[in-house]
Amino acid sequence: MIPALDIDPFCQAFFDDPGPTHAAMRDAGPVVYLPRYDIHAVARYDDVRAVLLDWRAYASARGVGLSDFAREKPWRLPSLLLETDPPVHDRTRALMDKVLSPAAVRALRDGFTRAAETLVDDLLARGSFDAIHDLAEAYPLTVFPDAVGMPAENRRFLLPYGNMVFNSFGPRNALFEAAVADAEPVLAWVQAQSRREALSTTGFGAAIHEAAERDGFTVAEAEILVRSLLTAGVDTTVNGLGAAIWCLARFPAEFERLRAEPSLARAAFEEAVRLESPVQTFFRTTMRDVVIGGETIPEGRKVLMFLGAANRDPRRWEQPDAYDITRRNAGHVGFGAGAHACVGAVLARLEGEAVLAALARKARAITITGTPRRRYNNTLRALASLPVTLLAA
Ligand code: HEM
Ligand code: OVM
Repeated sequence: MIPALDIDPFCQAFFDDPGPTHAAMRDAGPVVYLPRYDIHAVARYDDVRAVLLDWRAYASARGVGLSDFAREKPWRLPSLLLETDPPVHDRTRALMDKVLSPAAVRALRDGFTRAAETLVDDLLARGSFDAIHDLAEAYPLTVFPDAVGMPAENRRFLLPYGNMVFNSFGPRNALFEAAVADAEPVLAWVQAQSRREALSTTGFGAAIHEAAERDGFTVAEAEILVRSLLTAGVDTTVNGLGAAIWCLARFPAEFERLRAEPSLARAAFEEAVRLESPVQTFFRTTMRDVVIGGETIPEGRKVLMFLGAANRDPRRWEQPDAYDITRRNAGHVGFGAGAHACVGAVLARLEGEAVLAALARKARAITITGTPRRRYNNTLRALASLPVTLLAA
């Protein structure tokens, strides 16, 4: 018997405090059934990881949201990375791995570091500000579109677009409808930014178009690949940085350790991604009968992977709820794992490292001065507002 749980992982009460429900799902068994959405779900580390790694049994090409592309027409042209399986995925992924190679990202290092230092200097001069709007959003919205080769205007349009796409992986609830209404005015803009003519000749966008032409992809396919960057490249790092600042403010002893050793900045960012898991969930679709913990799930079923629950599974992590910047957190699934493991992780980590190193070197304390407000999203764990005061070192 697969335990059935009467929970809604796409409602505000859950988003406000997912911990107890995550624990209930993990404790109920290796796999649970959620009748509300007629889906199965895994929340234990070992099972989430096993599903992530088994792309033959657990497909992405039928959508990584609640909607099964074999039954419902996708609401936008499917991603050629996220929403494909091998062998189709191999070609696009190889292209993207080349474009976002460690060497290509390394070339951005000095610029990203300087941008972080300038921003933190400005914020120190102000003293009090909103760590989400003024730091976690402001930083990626400068460095990322620069790296892609986008023009300076309208970059904030990327936020409602990403917010909509990450909401679209959940049910068609009020959150999704509101996000669609919010993003509707920027849809044409995002599509236009994916075109070769809109992108400077030096950024990741142009590199995708060049590589795509060389590798025999159509122009339309190249544009969908650029769209992946514009979709997945901003809201994710905004919430990764937001999570990291929120952690450092709530765990001042860890901020002290970081200040004493700024070279821990990269590790401090990684641990925030484990603990807060900015991307909380993705689905797969079973391609045949699968067995999880001795229980059989038939073909054609949606399986929801709770990355955030896996990253706090006490079966895997000691003191799972503690933010510990020197914890050995390799193997966390905040960036996924296996064939679809985040292709932008090197870039995300560079952003995280640059911002946290600047804070470590320049600030003495990060104090929360108002009530943090959540931004509700069907997939992202996000803050809308985090009022803070930053004291200079
Ligand atoms: C894939 C998380 C930053 C682009 C993924 C996946 C996760 C994830 C969990 C796996 C999806 C799956 O298994 O179905 C994150 C987090 C980030 C981040 C937490 C920041 C802290 C970025 C950035 C970019 C990006 C900066 C773009 C430069 C992508 C793309 C995929 C992906 C295109 C699909 C890869 C594929 O299917 O082969 N990300 N990501 N991500 N990510 Fe990220
Ligand atoms: C894409 C895409 C969209 C949303 C998320 C993502 C986390 C990728 O269009 O490829 O990865």
